[in-house]
Amino acid sequence: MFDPELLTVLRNARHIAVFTGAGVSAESGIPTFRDAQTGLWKQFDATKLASPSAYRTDKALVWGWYEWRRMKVLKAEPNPAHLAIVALAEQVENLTVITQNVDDLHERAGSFGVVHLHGSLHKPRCFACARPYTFSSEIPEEPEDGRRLEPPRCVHCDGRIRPGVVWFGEQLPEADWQRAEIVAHQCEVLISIGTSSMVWPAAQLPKDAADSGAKVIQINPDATALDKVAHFNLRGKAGDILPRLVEAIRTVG
Ligand code: BV8
Ligand code: ZN
Repeated sequence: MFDPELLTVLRNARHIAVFTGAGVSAESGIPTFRDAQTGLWKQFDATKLASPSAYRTDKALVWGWYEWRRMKVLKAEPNPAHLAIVALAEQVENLTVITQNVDDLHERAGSFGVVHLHGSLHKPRCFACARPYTFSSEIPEEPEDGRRLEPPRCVHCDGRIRPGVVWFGEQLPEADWQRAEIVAHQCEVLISIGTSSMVWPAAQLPKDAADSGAKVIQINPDATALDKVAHFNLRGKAGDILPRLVEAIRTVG
């Protein structure tokens, strides 16, 4: 089922970069960014809500959205795609997961050293003094009217708490971005999984890898802007393709 050249490239790689987007969590039941927002969130555009101005305009709406998403993640489980990435890491000398996602499903599947380019739902901080905030109870309360929920206050300065994610218009965390750039230049293979390749500067990474001589493999049911950069385009769901790909690499041809 897989191109023998693809299997050879993966078997010979010493350092594999795995670059993931919302699609890798789709089969865990987490709605992707481009999927129409579901239910109460239907009338909102995610890229508008994920911004400092939206939080300043209506912090209860934005906090309610993030708590709804955090609740979904807490109730979700890693899927076969997350688990196949852990299995792949056991077969190569060096594997780095670089994710745009703000969930912790890679970590809960067993990946470690995950580079989070866009932060995490699980690391809220104060909007005023930036000190970290610790959630009181694991499962958040249900947002009022299913939507709006006043964010808690900072114990240090009484400021309002914000999600620990990178919003549109905000800089990516310096250390994570630098790490990602180094990995993109050092890896022999970069596997891009479940991303529409439309958010910058993250979307630059597969191109940087290709420009540094790496082979780029894309796993996505749909065509994306990366199609013309990738050396191998595997059309389909990550949860279907990845376990079979990792198995095919293991069974020496
Ligand atoms: C910044 C956290 C410097 C929040 C997110 C050029 C250079 C620099 C910046 C820009 C630029 N051009 C434009 C910009 C501005 C902006 C940007 O990129 N805008 C876009 C809309 C054009 N970038 C920024 O603002 C970045 N900051 O550049 O700082 C700066 C500072 C000031 C002023 C100027 C510049 C910050 C971007 C980070 C935004 N935060 N997330 C949150 O989550 O709420 S991004 C958000 O989109 C998520 O992290 C998500 O991961 C990410 C990308 O989306 P995808 O992961 O690709 O998900 P998507 O739904 O799009 O696609 C899912 C894919 O999965 C699909 O292809 C689908 O087919 C596939 N799929 C579905 N099911 C499956 C599947 N695949 C496999 N298996 C399946 N089962
Ligand atoms: Zn504070």
